[in-house]
Amino acid sequence: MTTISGLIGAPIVFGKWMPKDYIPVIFDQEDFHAKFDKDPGLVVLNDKPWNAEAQAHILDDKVTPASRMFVRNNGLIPQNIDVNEWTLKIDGESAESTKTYSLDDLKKFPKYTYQLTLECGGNGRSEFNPPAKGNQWTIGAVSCASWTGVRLKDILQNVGVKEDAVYVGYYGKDTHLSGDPNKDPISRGIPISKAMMEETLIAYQMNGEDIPLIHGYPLRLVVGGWPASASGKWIHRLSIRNKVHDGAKMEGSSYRVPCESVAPGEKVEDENMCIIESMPVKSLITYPKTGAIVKSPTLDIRGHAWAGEMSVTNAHYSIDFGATWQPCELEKPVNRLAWQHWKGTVSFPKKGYYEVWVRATDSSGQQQPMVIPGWNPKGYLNNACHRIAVKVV
Ligand SMILES: Nc1nc2c(c(=O)[nH]1)N[C@H]1C(S)=C(S)[C@@H](COP(=O)(O)O)O[C@H]1N2
Ligand SMILES: [Mo]
Repeated sequence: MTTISGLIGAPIVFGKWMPKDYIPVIFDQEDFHAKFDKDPGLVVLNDKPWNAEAQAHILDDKVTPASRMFVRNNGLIPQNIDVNEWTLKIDGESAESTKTYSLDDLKKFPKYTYQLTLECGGNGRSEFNPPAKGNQWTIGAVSCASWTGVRLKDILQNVGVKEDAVYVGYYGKDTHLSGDPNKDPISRGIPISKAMMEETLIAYQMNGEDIPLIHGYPLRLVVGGWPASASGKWIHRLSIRNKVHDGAKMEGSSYRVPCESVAPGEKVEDENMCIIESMPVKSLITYPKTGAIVKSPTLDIRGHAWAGEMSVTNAHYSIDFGATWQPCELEKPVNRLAWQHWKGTVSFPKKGYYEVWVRATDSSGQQQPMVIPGWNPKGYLNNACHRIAVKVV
């Protein structure tokens, strides 16, 4: 008891009632923000495993800093990483050979840098009704950082890809929550066509520095525009498969939605669920923060918009609950699969309460819906318009 008090730094006043072998809660709460160097504007949703999302206003930067990037973990973060020992093995039924690369070997291949939008497939899940199980993401499970590394296709070609290749699956070094070393927390992948795209990277840097541990140090896949679950962290093995990869969380309803739309709450058989590929068009208002009090009849607003595998062709705002829409100014993406920045100046007709809504349109003409789109059992792909509250005083 006295040793525990010592560790806590204070006497345990009712310590005589504390059960034997009891672990005081204080030892069970780690300070996420201090531990992972995160902005206080990141909201923790879960601690085992760590999951945290950004509030919209902290995503105002054009390139998301590490401190403001959401965190999604399915298992436990690997410990004691030795980069000198780290290797990436490429194998699989459709690999011409099996090769193992050290980080130095990988760095000898041409190096590329792209800004890539990563959005969790479940971003927006909290709004579905009936509710879907899983992290109750609101709007902040999205980021667009600058990633540097080698093209996945250069490595695949170095190994040799057989004609029957269908998929590339990843394996990370994180551990399953059960602690069972034979179970993977997640092992997803992408079709060979996406793997061969120029922007699909095996990254060893983020924003010009080593990738932070929690985001996949020292090596991660970065697959822009697709559910971020495809972007395997801490990767040590990639498998070139002659069928759709069958790793953990590839099957059943994980990262799948009904192939045909269903009524809310309807039971959907696994065979009627399709794997999510490109993410839908979406946007965020990153300035001002919702709840802003404005003392002038005009207000500058800004944010980002993205459209999965496509680009965004325009963005509009509405201050009358979607009755009328005004165009925003929209920048072109710095590269394919990077989010785009929009801005506008709102004129309020008089003092009072307003909501500002923003709606992006993708290059195929699809617009964000104003209300929650197609219900699905796991609550994926909610791309409804983001709204903020503004009081003009
Ligand atoms: N090895 C590994 N890779 C992973 C995950 C994981 O749990 N383990 N989570 C995936 C999911 S579901 C998402 S949304 C993104 C989150 O990336 P971030 O934490 O860097 O923002 O990583 C993906 N890659
Ligand atoms: Mo995710």
